[in-house]
Amino acid sequence: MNGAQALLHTLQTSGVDICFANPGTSEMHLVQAIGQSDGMRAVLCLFEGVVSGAADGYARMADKPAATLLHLGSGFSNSMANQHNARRAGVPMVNIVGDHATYHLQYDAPLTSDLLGHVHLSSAWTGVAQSADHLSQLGAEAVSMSYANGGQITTVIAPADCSWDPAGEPAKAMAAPPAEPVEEALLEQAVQLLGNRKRTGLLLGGKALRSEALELLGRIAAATGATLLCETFPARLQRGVGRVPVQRIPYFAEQALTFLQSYEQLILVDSKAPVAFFAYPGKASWLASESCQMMTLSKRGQALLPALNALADRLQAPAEPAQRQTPMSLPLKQGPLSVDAIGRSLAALLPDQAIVSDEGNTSGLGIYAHCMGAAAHDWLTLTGGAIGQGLPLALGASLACPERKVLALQADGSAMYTTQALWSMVREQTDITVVLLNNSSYAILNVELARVGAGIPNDKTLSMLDLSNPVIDWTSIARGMGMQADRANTCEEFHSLLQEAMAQRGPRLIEAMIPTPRA
Ligand SMILES: Cc1ncc(C[n+]2csc(CCOP(=O)(O)OP(=O)(O)O)c2C)c(N)n1
Ligand SMILES: [Mg+2]
Repeated sequence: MNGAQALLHTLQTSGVDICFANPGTSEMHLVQAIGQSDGMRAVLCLFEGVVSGAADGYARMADKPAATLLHLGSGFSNSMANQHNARRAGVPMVNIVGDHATYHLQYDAPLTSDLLGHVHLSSAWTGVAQSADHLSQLGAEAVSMSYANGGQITTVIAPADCSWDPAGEPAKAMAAPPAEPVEEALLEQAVQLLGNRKRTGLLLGGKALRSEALELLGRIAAATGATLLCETFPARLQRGVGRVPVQRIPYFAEQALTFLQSYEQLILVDSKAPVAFFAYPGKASWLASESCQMMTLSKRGQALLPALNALADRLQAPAEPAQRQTPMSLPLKQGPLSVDAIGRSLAALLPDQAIVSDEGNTSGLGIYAHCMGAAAHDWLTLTGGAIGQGLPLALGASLACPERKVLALQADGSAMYTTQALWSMVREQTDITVVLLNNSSYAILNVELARVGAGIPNDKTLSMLDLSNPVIDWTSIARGMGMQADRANTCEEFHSLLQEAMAQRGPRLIEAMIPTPRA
C-alpha cells in the first residue's frame, strides 16, 4: 500500500465516500487510489469552483463532508470563491490538495506557489503531510476536525512523494469533537427576556433553520409571543407546507432597518447580529434599532436541540407551534414570461421534498416569497455573496440526495462563473432542473449603482453591467454539454416545460427569458 491508498482507506473508514475532483500530475497516485477503491465515488468537475461549490451543496444536505481533490496553489485558488461561501455556510469539507514532492519544492518549479497562503484563507484546520504514513493520519484528523464548530473546512496538503511512498497500516478513523452545551446562564437569561413582554425576535440561522429546531422554536414562540426571524442568506432553510414559517430579513438595508425597527429584543440562535450586506454613503451598517437589546443564546456548533428542548420545557411551551404553513399558491399568469409568473408556477409544481438552490439574485427573492406555501422543501442560498455558487451547489445537493428533485434557480450572470457544473450534472445523471433566469443583465448591479449614489451613469458605465451584447444563448450552452434544454418566452411555455420536468427524472435546463431591468 502506498500513502495515497492508505489515505483513501482512512477517508472511507471515516465516512467520506464522495470526492469532487479536478486533479493534475501531482495527484496522479491519488487518482489511481480513488480508481482502485470500491466505496469512493469520483465526480470530475471541469473547474475548481465547481469542486468546492459541489462539496458545499453535498455537505449542506448530507451533514457530512465530501472530499475535494485539487491541484496545487493554482487549483486551490480557483476554488476559492466557493470555499468562501462554504466557510460562511458552516459546512464540513475535506480538501485534499496535491503539492510538489517534498524534495522538489526547493527548485521553485513553475507551479510552485504559496500554497499555505491560499489554503489559510478558507481552511480552519490544515495539515501538511511529511511522509506516507503521516498522510493517512492527517486524513483521519481532517475528517474529525471538519465536524468541529458545527462544520468547517479542513485541508490536507499531500506532497506527491507522500502519496507514492510505501505506507504501513492506514490510520484509524477519529471521533468528531463533541458539541459544547449552551450555558445554563444563557438559557436562564433567555427565559427572562422571553417573559418580560417586550417585543422580541428570535433571530435564527444555521442549524436553527432545520425543521426539528423550528418545531421547538415554533412552540417557544407560541408560549411567549416572540417572532421567528431568519438571517437573510440561510445555508439551508426547511420550509413549505407543514413546516414552521419564519420571516426572512430583507436584503436591502433600508428595508431591513424598517423590518427590524420595532424589535426591542433580539435573541440570536446560531446566527450573527444583523448588519447591512454593504455600506452605503450616509446609511446605517447596523440594522437593529439602537435601543434593541441583543443576546446570543447559542453559537454555531453548540448543542442546539437540547438547549431548545430545555427552553421549551422551562417556558411550559404548548405542544403545537404558534404557526404552521398551509398550502398556498396564486393563480397562474399568461402572456410574456415574468419572475412573478415563474414564482407562481414553482409554488404550484414544486414536488414534495424538493431542494432549491437559489442563486436567482434579483429574481430569487420574489420566487422565494411565492414558494412559502409550496410543498415541503429545503431552500439553499448564497451564504457568502460570492456568485457562481448556484449550479455547483445544486450538483452536490443532488448527489447527497439522489432521490429528491433539485431545482437550481439560476441567474444568468452568476451562471457564467461556473457553467461547467452543467456537464457534471449530465455525466452524473442527476435529477436537477435548472431554471436559467436570462435577463441579459447584471441586474442587481444596476440597482446598486443607483443606491450607492455614484452619480448619473453614462452608456459606457452601464455597458459594464449589461450582458445583452451578445445575448447569451443558454439553450445552446446546455445542449453543448449534453443537457436537454428548452427556452420559454411565455408564462404558458414555462409552466408546461416545468410541469414536464417535474414529472420526469434527469438533468435539464429551462431557459426563462425574463425582462431586462433598465437602470
Ligand atoms: C465572486 C463575485 N464576483 C463578483 C461579484 C459582484 N456581483 C454581485 S451580483 C453580480 C451580477 C449578478 O448578475 P446575475 O447573476 O445575472 O443576477 P441578476 O442581478 O441579473 O439577477 C456581480 C457581478 C460577486 N458578488 N461575487
Ligand atoms: Mg442577470
